[in-house]
Amino acid sequence: MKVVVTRPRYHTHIITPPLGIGYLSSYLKSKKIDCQVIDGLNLDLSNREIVARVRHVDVVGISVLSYYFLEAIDLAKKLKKAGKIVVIGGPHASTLPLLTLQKTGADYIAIGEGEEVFFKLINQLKQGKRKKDIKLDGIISSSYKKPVFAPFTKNLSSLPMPDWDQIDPLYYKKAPHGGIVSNFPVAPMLTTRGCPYECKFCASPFLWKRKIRFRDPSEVVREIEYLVKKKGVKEVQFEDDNFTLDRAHAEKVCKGILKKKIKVAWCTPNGIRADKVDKKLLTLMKKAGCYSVAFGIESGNQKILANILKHEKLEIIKKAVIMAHEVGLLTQGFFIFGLPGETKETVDETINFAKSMPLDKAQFLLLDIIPGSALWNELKFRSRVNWRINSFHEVSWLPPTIDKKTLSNVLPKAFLGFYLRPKQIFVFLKYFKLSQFPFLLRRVRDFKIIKV
Ligand code: B12
Ligand code: SF4
Repeated sequence: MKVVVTRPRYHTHIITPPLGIGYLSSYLKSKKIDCQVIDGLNLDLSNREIVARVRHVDVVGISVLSYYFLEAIDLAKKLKKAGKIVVIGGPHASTLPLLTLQKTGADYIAIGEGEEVFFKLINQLKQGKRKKDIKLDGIISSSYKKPVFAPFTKNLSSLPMPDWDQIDPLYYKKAPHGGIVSNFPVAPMLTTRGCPYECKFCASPFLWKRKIRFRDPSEVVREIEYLVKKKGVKEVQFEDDNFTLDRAHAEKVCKGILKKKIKVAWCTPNGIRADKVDKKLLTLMKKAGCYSVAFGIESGNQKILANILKHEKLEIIKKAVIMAHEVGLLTQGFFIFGLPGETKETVDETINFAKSMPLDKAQFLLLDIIPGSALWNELKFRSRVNWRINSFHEVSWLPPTIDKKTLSNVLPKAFLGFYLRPKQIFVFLKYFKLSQFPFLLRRVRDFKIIKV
């Protein structure tokens, strides 16, 4: 049985190797299933072109984030027309499985962690089982609509590393996470899955059930070594929900890199919690090749942090940014406008808070109510009226405490206020590579900083 895992092309300024797809492929291959990856986004393929490339294939798995649900619906429909068995998984499918089933017409929707359950499904299909006879936890279909999560893999280190041959960083566009990097090629990596916190805007608590699982640090180091030596990778981006959540884990990864003398730059562009670092750990991280850390700061107003259950104090955040700056790391902060309780005044507090710290970079976003987040349930969203809303760059929900005009104009105000300062321009010029220009232009347009 031949399998393809794919994602459709969609409008974005970030194009990085898709780890979820890479993990699915390597797991299936480890079970002797013929699996090919077609990354429609990186290969710049239309959905028709993807369909043309899977003529020889029995099963097509599509990975979906809510951000490109509409493109996935179109692809699934085209694949069904071409007679393929279509399976959809990923965060969007996991958070809205019944809606995904209904809108895409796919045969099966996978809920939760995919490796083991996808293999079980393929196995049953291989045995000739029909839809009505397939009853697996983590898989729904038109005949079996029990939306429960697939059991989580007990030992993350038992999973093979992603199929790096098929998502080879060397062949990825220069459109990295975070915009500026120390050097290409860049590989994303995960050393953990999940997060025990409960921030209301985030889908992680629902997707990973507030549990964190760790890979064996020596396996992580072995993968970094492989990427550097065999794939020529020059930078690793840890995409964990919280790379430093367990201090001992982060420390072991750093010490492993140092012990093996691996020359690689690395960073944490997905954000870490400011209350999960200290000077000793940051110094060790820097020594082990870390050049940049991003912090999920969210707001400069303590009450808003309480409203979203961030469980963090502004003083601690500031202290962490200062420490990271003092040890010589580039510092980045993520901020969200439009959270519950936002007012004209709190917007200014957030911008001023960002400017009051030694941050080299800041990313200002508008709140998006993500499927899977507590806010999605609280505000009783069932299905977004318009899936085309430009996630995090357009107002998708208006808090009653602020008017739409003020909120809509916040991003240019924050970005220009923050970046039109000499230090920020210097950082940008130091790291920016000319080959990234088209993606930078898209970034500036998407963030509505200026009209281009
Ligand atoms: C790296 C990352 C990115 C990267 C790359 C995304 C990608 N497609 O690979 C970038 C930076 C581009 C990104 C961007 C965004 N992201 Co993001 N991102 C992540 C992050 C941190 C890790 C993703 C990852 O590699 N996970 C690890 C792998 C193993 O998990 P996975 O991809 O989910 O795949 C597993 C299962 O879902 C399943 N599965 C997946 N696909 C399929 C397919 C089939 C057929 C089957 C059977 C199973 C299956 O099996 C896989 C293996 O277990 C996650 C958080 C997280 N911890 O997952 C957020 C996350 C996916 N992002 C999220 C969001 C909201 C965004 C943005 C909208 C945010 C923004 N600021 O604009 C953008 C939009 C996308 C864009 N512009 O491209 C949300 C998605 C919520 C949702 N309902 O869709 C998440 C879950 C964050 C969160 N906690 O809320 N992101
Ligand atoms: S925002 Fe970060 S700390 Fe909060 S729940 Fe999500 S991953 Fe965890």
